[in-house]
Amino acid sequence: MSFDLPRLANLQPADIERFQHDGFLVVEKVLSPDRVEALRATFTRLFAGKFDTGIYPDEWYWREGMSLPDVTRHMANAWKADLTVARLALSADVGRAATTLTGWSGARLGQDTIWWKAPKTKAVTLHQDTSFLDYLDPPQTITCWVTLDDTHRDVGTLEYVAGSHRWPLTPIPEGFHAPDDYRALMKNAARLAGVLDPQPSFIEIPAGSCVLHAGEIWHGSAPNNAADRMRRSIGIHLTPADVRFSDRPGGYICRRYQRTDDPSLDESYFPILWTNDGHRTPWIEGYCKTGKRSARR
Ligand SMILES: O=C(O)CCC(=O)C(=O)O
Repeated sequence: MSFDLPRLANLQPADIERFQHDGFLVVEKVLSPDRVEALRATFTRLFAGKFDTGIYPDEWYWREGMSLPDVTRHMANAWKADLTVARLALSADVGRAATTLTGWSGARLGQDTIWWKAPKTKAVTLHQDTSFLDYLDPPQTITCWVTLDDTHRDVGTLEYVAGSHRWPLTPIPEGFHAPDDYRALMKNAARLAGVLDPQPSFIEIPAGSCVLHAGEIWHGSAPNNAADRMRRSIGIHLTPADVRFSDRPGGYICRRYQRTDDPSLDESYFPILWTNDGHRTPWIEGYCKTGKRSARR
């Protein structure tokens, strides 16, 4: 079974108002300590190349003994490899929260991203998620960023510039992983938007909490300066259920799954988590239990 996350199933009008105003919404303690522990254990397995399903994630950035030790490790679409990650990333309640906050008719999984900031690792440049979505129509996304450690400023927690989801959209950033000044692009965008002194908000919340953020908001993370503490998280990036592939270039991961002469997204690769009229991709629950993607019982 995918995870039920009741605190996300029941967002209120005040939550929508806060999300629209700031561009992000913090919801604390959505996961039990057991689930946090189970998800942490997947990080070690995944980066050691041990996959429940035998299938590789779509992107695997960082290998033990081969990659630089001081960069942030990440992986895309670990749900295809690991069933514990799948239970979180395919949760109906995540899709429902996304639908409530955006006003979409439903939400599908675009991609999950595993983020592992080991001690003494570098920054992730501030960026806007929507900059990466030229390959979709409409190019829209909302992210549910789930913490697996208590997050503090000194471990490079995520930081947001409240209200920056109303600034103009910028192109895909260069130097995502180890920038000299991880806030430089954001400061430039602020200047162009007429904002003189943009102030980041630092997310300091317990493990097992989440932040839902608009695709257009500027966010990223400082280095993890702690010598002995991890900062692990999972970003679940959702798109509208009825999104299509665009005619514009881009999407080096997701375009692999576009059929010839067909702009629709296949639910085998972009499952629908929730729609207001009751649709949910039928194989999800069986897959979360057995690793088999079949809608047949
Ligand atoms: O965890 C991080 O440092 C980056 C997260 C992020 O950019 C995202 O989930 O969209």
